[in-house]
Formats: sequence, C-alpha cells, structure tokens
Amino acid sequence: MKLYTAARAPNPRRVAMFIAEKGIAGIEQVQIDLGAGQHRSAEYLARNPLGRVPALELDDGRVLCETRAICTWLEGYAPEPNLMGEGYDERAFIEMADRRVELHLFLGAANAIRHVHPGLAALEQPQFPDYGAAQAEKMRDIARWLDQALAAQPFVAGQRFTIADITAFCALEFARGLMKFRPGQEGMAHLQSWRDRIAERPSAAC
Ligand SMILES: N[C@@H](CCC(=O)N[C@@H](CS)C(=O)NCC(=O)O)C(=O)O
Repeated sequence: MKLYTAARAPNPRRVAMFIAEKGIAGIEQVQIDLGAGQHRSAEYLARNPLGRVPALELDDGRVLCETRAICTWLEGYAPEPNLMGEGYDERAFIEMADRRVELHLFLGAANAIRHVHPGLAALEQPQFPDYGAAQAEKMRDIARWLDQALAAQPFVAGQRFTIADITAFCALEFARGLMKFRPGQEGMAHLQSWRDRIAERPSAAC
C-alpha cells in the first residue's frame, strides 16, 4: 500500500494520526509537494482526479480518497484499537461527533485560512477574505460549543478516544499554526485542556 500525503497538511495528518493510533506498519509514504503543484500533475490526477491528498493506493491498484473513507478502510484492515465504534449504535454516535467537528470546526478553520492567509493563495483562487473572516467566527462558535461539551465528557464523542478526537485535534492544530487560535486565551479552558491532553499522545507527533 502507498499513502500519498503532504507535510503539514491537516487532512493527511488525520490519516497519519489514525495509522499511528492503530500501530499499522508497512504503508509506504509518498510525499506530494502541494506548494510546487505536484497534486495537479497529470500523474497525480490519474490517481485522484480531484487533485487532493491524502490518497491510499491499495495493493490491487485501486485508489481510495477522502480522509474519512480511508479511515473506514483502515478500521476494517486493522480493527484494534477500535476508533470508529463497535456496533451500529456506537458507530452512529461517533460518526455524529466526527461529522460535526469535520464539517464545522475543521472546514471552518480550513476555509478561514484558505481565504485569508497569503500562503494559501496558490491553493485557493479566488480568495474571499470577508468570507474567510466570517468562517473564522463560525469556527469559534463551534469551538465554544465543543468547549462546553468537553466540560462534561473527557473526549469529543464521549467517554473514550475516537476518530472524532483526531479530526478535532488536527483542526485545532491547523488553526493554531495559521490562525494563531489558542482556545485557552479565548476563554475555552476545557477545549484547551483536552487539546493539551491529546497533544501528549505519541500519535500527535505525526
Ligand atoms: N475532502 C477531502 C479534502 C482533502 C483536501 O482538501 N486536502 C488538502 C490538503 S489538507 C489538499 O489536497 N489541498 C490541495 C488543494 O487545495 O489544491 C478529504 O477529506 O480528504
């Protein structure tokens, strides 16, 4: 198997963290240089016509894209430790938490950064800075909601570490670097202490 990935990019980081939590070895990593536009080369577009990373090339030659779909495949390939739920009831509640943080926290931060940060201009054209600023506020709204949720439970989906923690952590780390977003400095003490706890896991170093 080959994982097409990119250094410092938050979606590939989600997959890297998922693989590290599972302890899966032997997946070859192929670095795609987004700054150099390698994801738009004919060779890469033949693998993923949407020109995005990550992409997982399976041993039979098929290419699986979309971070959550890759994680679903890896969960079946290496079931332990379980990160996406045992049985339909737990799976659905973890999916709810994961989609909430992916669609609102992660994409809010991604849109804020892509539309405002000059370093992302090569990837996002045209940039709409007003839209980016509005997305940053919406991202903060969901961060405040998550802060309150984490006052009552230790992890994003409830009582145990799951894929939803990985998605939320990678969103916050992206926002930390490029939006200078520090939950603790904005009154979100529970979110900050959750972030600091997750940062201590070996997988967070990916
Ligand atoms: N929906 C995709 C999004 C993947 C994505 O947007 N990846 C970014 C890096 S984090 C990318 O490839 N960006 C290249 C570009 O915007 O041209 C997923 O979940 O994997």
